[in-house]
Amino acid sequence: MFKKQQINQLFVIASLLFGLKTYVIYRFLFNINLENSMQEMILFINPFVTAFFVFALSVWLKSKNQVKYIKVVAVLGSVILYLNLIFYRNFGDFLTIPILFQGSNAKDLGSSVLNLIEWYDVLLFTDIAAIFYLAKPKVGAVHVIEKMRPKRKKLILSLSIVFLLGNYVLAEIERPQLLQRGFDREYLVKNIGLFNFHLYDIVQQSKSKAQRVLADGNELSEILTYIDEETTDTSETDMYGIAKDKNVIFVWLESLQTFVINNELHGEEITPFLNDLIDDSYYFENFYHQTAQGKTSDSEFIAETSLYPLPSGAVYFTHSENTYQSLPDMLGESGYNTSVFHANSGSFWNRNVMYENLGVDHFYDVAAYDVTDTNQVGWGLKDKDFFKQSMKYLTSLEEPYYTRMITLTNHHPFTLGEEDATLAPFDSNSKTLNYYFQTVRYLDESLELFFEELKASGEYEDSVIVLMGDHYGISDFHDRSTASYLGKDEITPFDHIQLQRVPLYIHIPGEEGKVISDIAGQVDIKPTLLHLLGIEGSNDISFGTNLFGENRKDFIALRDGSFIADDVIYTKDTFYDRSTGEIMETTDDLLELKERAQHELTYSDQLIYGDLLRFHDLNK
Ligand code: GP9
Ligand code: MN
Repeated sequence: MFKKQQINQLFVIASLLFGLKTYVIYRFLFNINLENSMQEMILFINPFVTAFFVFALSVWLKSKNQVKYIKVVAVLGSVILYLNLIFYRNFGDFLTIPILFQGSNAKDLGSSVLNLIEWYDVLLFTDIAAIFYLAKPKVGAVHVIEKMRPKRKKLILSLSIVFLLGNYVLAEIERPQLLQRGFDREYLVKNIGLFNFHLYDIVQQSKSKAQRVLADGNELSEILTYIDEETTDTSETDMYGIAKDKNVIFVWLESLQTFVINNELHGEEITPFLNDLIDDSYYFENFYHQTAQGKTSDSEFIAETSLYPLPSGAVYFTHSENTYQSLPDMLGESGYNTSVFHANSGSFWNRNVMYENLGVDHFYDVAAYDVTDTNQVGWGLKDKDFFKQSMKYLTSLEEPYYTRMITLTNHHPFTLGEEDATLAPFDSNSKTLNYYFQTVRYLDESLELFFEELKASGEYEDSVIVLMGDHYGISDFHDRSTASYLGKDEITPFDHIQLQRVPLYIHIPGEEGKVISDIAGQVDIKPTLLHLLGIEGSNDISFGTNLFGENRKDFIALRDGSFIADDVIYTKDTFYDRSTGEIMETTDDLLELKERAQHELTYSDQLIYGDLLRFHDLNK
């Protein structure tokens, strides 16, 4: 039926058929969000590139095994695709190793599996039928496989690798550091495809499993002693229990940095509401974010576990199965009802999995919101609509509740419709910085509206409202423009550290509050809230200390090893005088401080890599 040259190789046909099927599933059966034509293109190329790589390996096999290999790969690949599709229809997410082996998800699926199968699914196996048919000896695609010169084989292999690398380069351009950071399963699948995502997941999981298996808990007692002696401050203060039994509404201020607070643009306040809010809040003007690659998820992790995030990758992805002592868990035990509100897909940063582990009772993700063409911008639902739509859920929460609300509009690239912009952009070479001020203002207005809603609904009186910036919004890349805005010649390493300050407000209705200048960091949140709510136990495992305590730890470590102490800032191998920014001479005391900060980060890493808290009775 086929002439030698025409059909040439079964693996080519298999790649085309299987690639096409995969693309159809990605594009039409999964609900993958495509934001631009580059993403469209990657999604289209990837299935073919991957299929070609895998099927083309067949040319290296003995001729009688080639057809077998192609058949097995096609069937196996189809089964993996189809299982993902069924899982996706129920959970809107892709399969992962932890889900397969220990998640409750798979169990839940059992009963409803039949409902998730559609009649037309059978069409998804037509490529297999075609491959099996073509592989029949009399059809003729087989014997032509037999002889291929080694040169040709090598060419095919090189070609398939080049294609794959090309795909990866495009993916990196579209989403830098995709593999290091993980982001979201949907991003990974969209950029490297489902099969490569599974490989990635297997490598990630095995790496952390290996470290976990090797850990035996012996390191734990040393770490707990350190925490007990160095980071725990059990001194009573008059703030202890001041917010007992109150609700906690904890608002995540996306990308908000302290440098915009009480600052102006074109002679106007950038954040009028937040500026006024300082007057009746505990406002921490030297509060630092401590996040790394996991960005928002890192900030969530730090605040709720009082551990440090990992030096690379997002701990929300890499160690979502660990045992933690988390704020939601501890509050839950004290009778709190815990939740998170965030109008983004539940799988972003692996939140849906991690939240369950951290003891969050309910996650109101994008599915809880009505997102339309007109109420979204940039990353999704606009913050004003987010707060408005959240009110109906918030008011129905059982009290006392602890809830986190994660905003989104003030996110890079800081886009906003004209109708929502109430501040003219800045004028510099950095578009990012120019428009940052606009979305910051929008966030400020959203918060004002939210406070009004809270007051009108009666939630306000019984609640402590905490507002925290999650991480920087303006990276070093924009240093020249940032310097020009701040009226500086340049951004020095010292300035860079000072720019890592993010706002922290603790607003307790009825309390006057005050501006607190002591150094503070995101690790301090958990012990501080426990203190205010009066549920601090002696068993709190935290690298941070209560911000209202008398015996606070004397440094705030950033994830890259930089740190801030009362008189000194250390970064890039240099000590700076904290008040003047002048370079200081290195002394033994300073080196000792540096050691301690470094040590603390290492302890935190050990706890996470070895999953050491599983060896500890957290309730003791
Ligand atoms: C995503 C949102 C932003 O859901 O929280 O994440 P980020 O990019 O800031 O880490
Ligand atoms: Mn963020």
